[in-house]
Amino acid sequence: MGDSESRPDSTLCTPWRRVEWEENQRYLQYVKNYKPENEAFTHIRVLLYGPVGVGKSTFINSVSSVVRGKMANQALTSARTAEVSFTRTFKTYTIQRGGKGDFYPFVFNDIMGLEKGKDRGVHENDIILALKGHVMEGYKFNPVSPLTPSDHGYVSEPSPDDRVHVLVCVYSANVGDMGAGVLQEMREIRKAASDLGIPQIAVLTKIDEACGETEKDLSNIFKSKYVKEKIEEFSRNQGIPINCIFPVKNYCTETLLDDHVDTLILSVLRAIIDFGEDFANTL
Ligand SMILES: Nc1nc2c(ncn2[C@@H]2O[C@H](COP(=O)(O)OP(=O)(O)OP(=O)(O)O)[C@@H](O)[C@H]2O)c(=O)[nH]1
Ligand SMILES: [Mg+2]
Repeated sequence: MGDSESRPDSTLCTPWRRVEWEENQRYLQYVKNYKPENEAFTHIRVLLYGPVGVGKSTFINSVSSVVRGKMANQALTSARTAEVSFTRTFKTYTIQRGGKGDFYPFVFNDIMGLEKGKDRGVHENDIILALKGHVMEGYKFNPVSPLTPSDHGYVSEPSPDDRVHVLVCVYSANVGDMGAGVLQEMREIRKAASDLGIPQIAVLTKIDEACGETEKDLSNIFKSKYVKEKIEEFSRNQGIPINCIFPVKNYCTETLLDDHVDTLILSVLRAIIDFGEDFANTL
């Protein structure tokens, strides 16, 4: 995998999605007020998966920055896009809300990326175990040997909080060809989540790098022909509905928060909370 060499088409078209750029405060309040209705849960668990280096860890940092109103750098990210995944441990990221011990009721797991070539990325079976809550906190994924019930890292009786409530597939707008193998693996993981009834969302990152007009002005995002096509193509390939695919620009080079970046991140976060809440209420 690698970033595409020639920049894609930056042509703008008529807006293809409506977005409420001025509603950040309302959205933020919604997130801040959220509490799972089902008392068996303390949080919604969100599992992020997708190819190496697409911005999974950076997305968690971006969510944290938006809800806390200040730049966060909690989930370690790699400074350059590596072929070999940087995130290897199954770690839960929580976001602090108030004082010590007060966290938002949504948590993220950012698992080792899918990689080209066999025996390199996280094993598909391990992702399925994670969906069901069987992977212990701190478990270090081993690409050549998936987790088994006799291993120390295996949780035999997961609690409702251990289970995954929303699966988020992350992919990058700045990658030409994802590779048939990676796409196939992603479809299989999605299928496994569907079989468990777990709702799914996709996040398209790096829209700034992929479209010049969007890079200049993020509010052009929903007029970008290229981004629209990237979403339609992925929807066809993976079977994820178009309205469940959200383009974002992550916080990576900024030192200050930006309203447009916040709007896009809050749109995904709101969908994550709504989908997760609905699913948790069925359990
Ligand atoms: N321009 C731009 N860069 C981004 C964006 N999101 C992530 N990046 C950069 O992409 C690189 C990889 O990001 P990570 O968050 O480490 O990617 P990852 O998916 O967690 O990677 P693995 O853990 O290795 O699988 C970093 O240098 C980020 O700064 C984005 O929306 N726009
Ligand atoms: Mg990562």
